[in-house]
Amino acid sequence: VIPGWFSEISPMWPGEAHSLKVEKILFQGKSDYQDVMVFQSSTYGKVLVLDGVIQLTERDECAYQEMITHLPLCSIPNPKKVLVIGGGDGGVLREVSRHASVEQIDLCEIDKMVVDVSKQFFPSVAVGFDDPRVTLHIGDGVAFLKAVPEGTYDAIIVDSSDPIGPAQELFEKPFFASVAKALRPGGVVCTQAESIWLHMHIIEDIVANCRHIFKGSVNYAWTTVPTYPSGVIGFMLCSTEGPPVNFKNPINPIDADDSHVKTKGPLRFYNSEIHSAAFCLPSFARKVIESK
Ligand code: AAT
Repeated sequence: VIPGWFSEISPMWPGEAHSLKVEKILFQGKSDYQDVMVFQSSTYGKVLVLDGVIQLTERDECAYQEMITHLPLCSIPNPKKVLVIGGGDGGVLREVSRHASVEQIDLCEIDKMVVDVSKQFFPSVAVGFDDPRVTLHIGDGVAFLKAVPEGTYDAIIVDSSDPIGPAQELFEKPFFASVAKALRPGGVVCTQAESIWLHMHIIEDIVANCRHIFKGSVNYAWTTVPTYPSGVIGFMLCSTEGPPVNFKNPINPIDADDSHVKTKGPLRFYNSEIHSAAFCLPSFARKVIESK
């Protein structure tokens, strides 16, 4: 450990640790679920850390929040009801609320401290909570989904932390089964699905489970986020049986309508070209994912 630097050390990425220079620690707390920390970095703005793992930085959060949201929502016509699991910082809410067709946005975050800390230190992210279509539920996403009536949502976004800690069940087969049940026919899910450089074994399991459960299409996409382990992170995108969804072809582009820019600022990362490109996989990953 280098004095004055934050290093992200975890058994999920043994033998490597990305480091950021710390200007100032702004918040340190312990919630019922995890350690919560915010610091000012020299080169990535403010950083939110849970249990020693970076959740977002001001500089590169757009790459993650825009992609995890617009990959599913731009792939279906007229999304109306959207559920977000995790994402208590509000960044995914900010992105969902750019879609004018959306009428209802539910968010279920396990840890109220994440919401409070985001509102205090990350106003440009927590701005997502200001939208009147949003309802915040504090609780476990697994329990929340079990109680959702069948066929409720057009899209579900699982913005979860890594599978060590409170998010573990969000990577398991029964959770995917309740996601599928909560979606309408031809509804879509997008879940945080780790790194092709570090976690092919986790990705293999997720893909195998999803191929069992989702009778529409099952795809893996990825993006670059410099402050996430290995600098890339992926998403599992699936649809339920019903009207077919071709995720690689964004039929509901957001680029055209820019009325949301006034309150939320412009999109910084997502566009229709990068949407389609996100599904192109390196050969080593494609081989494993397609064989599942
Ligand atoms: N948008 C920032 C990126 C995240 S946040 C993940 C959120 O999921 C956290 O706020 C965490 O408290 C919440 N969470 C964890 N488990 C549950 C659960 N069971 N139910 C509801 N919410 C939960 C993801 C960063 C990815 C990091 C990659 N290394």
